[in-house]
Amino acid sequence: MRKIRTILAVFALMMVLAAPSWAAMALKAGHTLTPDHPYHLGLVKFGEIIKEKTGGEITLDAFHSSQLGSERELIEGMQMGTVDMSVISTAPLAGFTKSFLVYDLPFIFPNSQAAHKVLDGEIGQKSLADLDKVGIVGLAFYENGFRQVTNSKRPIVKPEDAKGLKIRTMENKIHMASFRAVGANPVPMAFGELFTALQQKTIDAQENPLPIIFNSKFYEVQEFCSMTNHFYSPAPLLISKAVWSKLSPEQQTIFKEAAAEARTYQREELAKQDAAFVKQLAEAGMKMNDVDQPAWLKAMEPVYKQFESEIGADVIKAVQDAVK
Ligand code: EAX
Repeated sequence: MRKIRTILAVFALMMVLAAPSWAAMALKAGHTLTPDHPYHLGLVKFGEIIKEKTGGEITLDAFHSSQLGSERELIEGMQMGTVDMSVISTAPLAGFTKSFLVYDLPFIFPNSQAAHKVLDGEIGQKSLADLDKVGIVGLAFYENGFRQVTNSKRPIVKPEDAKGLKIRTMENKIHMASFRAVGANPVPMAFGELFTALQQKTIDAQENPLPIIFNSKFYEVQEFCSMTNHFYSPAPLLISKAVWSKLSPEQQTIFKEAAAEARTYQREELAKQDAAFVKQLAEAGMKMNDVDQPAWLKAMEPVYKQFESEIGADVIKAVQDAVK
């Protein structure tokens, strides 16, 4: 009897040790922005929720300021399974899955609410699902926001005021074509190199939402901020398919629920910062100005025709109809 009990105990121990590894997981998430930006706040919130809902079995550490790599490197890292999670703008992501191209057309979203409707709806969810083909799982759309042009030369009101400016863009052909359309000279560059390039004046200008302009202290190296609202940047919360496939079905459900809850929080934090920073940037010495938006829209419109066949006229029309 004692021998049988010992054998059973050893067997039970082996079972526990051999139990699938979905027990405890310490995940790492990377992004390019500062720890006070809503990207980081949204990741920390997501981490808190999954830790609580998995009884501490799964934790998430968020690494800011490109510690785990540039946005392109984070995407490639998730494909290889060397990076667990990330929040990334759709602009570089469109280089991997073209169903994200449409979101970076100039002025395609009139406001955040219209963008949320499209991104949380059928069109947006299909784009997230398309990531599966490139080894990534899209959980939800966080937000980077409406992008504004800053520069060190002059106030920009009309599109022609941007003529000849060397402007840093993200690695996105629609962004580059849009600035060529107003006579500027686009320079694609990883975010982590941007502040130094502005400081050393190898470039004159850049474009980003106010929360980035403020949190990344661009007011120290740029004098003028023109409220162009030319692109809206969605920023999906992503997980490597290699990590996702290790999660149990229950844990995958927890991740999806946590992503939806953290998304709402992240967007609220971004809206708060976006509203507050117009004043705070002016107080920090930046010269803020409104622009002739219809003139900008008209000047960048040819980009729609230029990319219509690649994006699909039906896809562009579907988004335009959905935001009406
Ligand atoms: O996604 O590169 C950029 O300008 C982005 O706004 C930033 O990396 C966050």
